[in-house]
Amino acid sequence: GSPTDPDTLRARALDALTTARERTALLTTCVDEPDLTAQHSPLMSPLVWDLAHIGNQEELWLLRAVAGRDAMRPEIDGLYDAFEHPRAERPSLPLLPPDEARRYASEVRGRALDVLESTAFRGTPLTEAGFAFGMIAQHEQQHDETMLITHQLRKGPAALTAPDPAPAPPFTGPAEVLVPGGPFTMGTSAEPWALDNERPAHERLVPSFYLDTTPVTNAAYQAFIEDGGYGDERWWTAEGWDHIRSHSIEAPLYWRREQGQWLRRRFGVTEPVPPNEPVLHVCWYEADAYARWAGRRLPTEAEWEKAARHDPVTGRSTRYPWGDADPTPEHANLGQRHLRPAPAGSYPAGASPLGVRQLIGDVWEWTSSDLEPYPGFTAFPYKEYSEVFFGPEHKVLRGGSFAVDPVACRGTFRNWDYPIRRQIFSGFRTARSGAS
Ligand code: AVJ
Ligand code: FE
Repeated sequence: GSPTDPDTLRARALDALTTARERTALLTTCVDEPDLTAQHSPLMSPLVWDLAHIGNQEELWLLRAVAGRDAMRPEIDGLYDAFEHPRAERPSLPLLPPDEARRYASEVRGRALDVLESTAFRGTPLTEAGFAFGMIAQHEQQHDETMLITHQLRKGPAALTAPDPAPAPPFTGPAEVLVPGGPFTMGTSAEPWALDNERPAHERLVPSFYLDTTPVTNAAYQAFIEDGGYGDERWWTAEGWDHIRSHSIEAPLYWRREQGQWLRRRFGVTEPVPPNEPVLHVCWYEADAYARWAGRRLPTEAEWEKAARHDPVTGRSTRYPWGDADPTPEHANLGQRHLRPAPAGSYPAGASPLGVRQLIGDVWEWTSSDLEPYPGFTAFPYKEYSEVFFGPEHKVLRGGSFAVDPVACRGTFRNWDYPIRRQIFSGFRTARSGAS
């Protein structure tokens, strides 16, 4: 059917919701009950909070907002409101125990599928093209990534396993690519499930710049460490320098040095740091300092998106670096298919027209930009998704990681976090300005 006929939209929404729930089930059944209610880190919620929060958001948007139903359990709304209780205090709340949280989420889902069955996919902004269903599938996948972050923080033997990505020799293509100056279309007004902060499409003038062909590797990052990068104030912003000194940060999170060798802990396993892989678990301050040490800088968000979407032949902005087709396993490392990034230079089929690799998947990429609204932004459907986060305290990350599902990843997708965050699946690539 056509991409807008009701049967196609219904099938797509059902598939997105089902895929998300299978992943949620995996992440919440691979550990014992005490592990679901434990606080593995004050940075994160107990897994059982995410589980019931997923159900609660689905109830709020698909049952109450779309279908006009009454609250199933109005007394729990406050517990699962992310703005009422910071993560660190969530373990001490009277949360639904694991079996009840599971039952609640699955009851909500049963009713949401009835709502989906009878939706006309038009008439209201929430149901147009199935937006609310797409938003809720993305929300669940975002919390699945959050839960994967909690799994990585969790001590003890591995609870999750996945096959490794294909090995690859060191990338021998050009280290950087020239993106010619000129306007391009940033953001989207066409992508039906794009979230409010990705809208609307608008023109941006981006002067010429050079961008790394691949994300910065562990080997390159180690050279920064060996060169004394963490001890040299010249490379750091004042806040960054304060932060790494006061927290004794000397390497990416999960790294430790033993007998001259760098090891890392990854989902319960300690292993040598693979030189060929994009660096992971660095904060914005570390990415920014590395770039300065390398005589370069982080790309702006607009530069990143132009490299990822602008087709210099047609002048159009595509949905992904490789064009408009949905991602497949040949294009990008997404969806927790692997529990690590793929070697730098992987996925030639996912390259941009200019040859930039791995813009989508593998590691979230820090940009130099603060999270700001696009011209013409309107909060939809709620201010707490994006609007309350606009401003200089959040930096934008782009492109998604191996932990991001395709439904929550595209060339326009914007993520953000504090510049001190390192437990997220964050890496980066560097840029430099072109000749003017
Ligand atoms: C957009 C990834 C920063 O996980 O905090 C989840 C997404 N918003 N529930 C987050 C989100 C509400 C958000 N990020
Ligand atoms: Fe949420």
